[in-house]
Amino acid sequence: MSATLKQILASEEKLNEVVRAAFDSVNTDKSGEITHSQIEAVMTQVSKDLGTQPPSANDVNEVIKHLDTNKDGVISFDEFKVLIKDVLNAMIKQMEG
Ligand SMILES: [Ca+2]
Repeated sequence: MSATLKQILASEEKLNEVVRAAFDSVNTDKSGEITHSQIEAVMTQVSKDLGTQPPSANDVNEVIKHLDTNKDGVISFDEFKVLIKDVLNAMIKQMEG
C-alpha cells in the first residue's frame, strides 16, 4: 500500500488525478476555487465522522490561512495540491512507522 502511495507522489499525472478527485468532492459548486464555507463543511463532516467537536470559526480560519498561500481568501487547485501531498506523505510515514 505504501508503494502505491509513493507511486502516486512520484507521478505528477497520478497525483493530479487524486488531487482533482478530492478537490471536486470539496468544491461542491464546481467554481474551481474552494471557499471558506466549503472548507468549513468538510471540517464539520470530518468532526462528525470522528465524533469530535465541530470546528470553530477560528479553526476554519487557521486551516485557510495555512493553505491560502497567495492570500486571496480561496483555495486554488495548486494550493489544495500541497495539502494532499502533505496528507499522502503523512500516510506513508504512518504506515512505515
Ligand atoms: Ca488562494
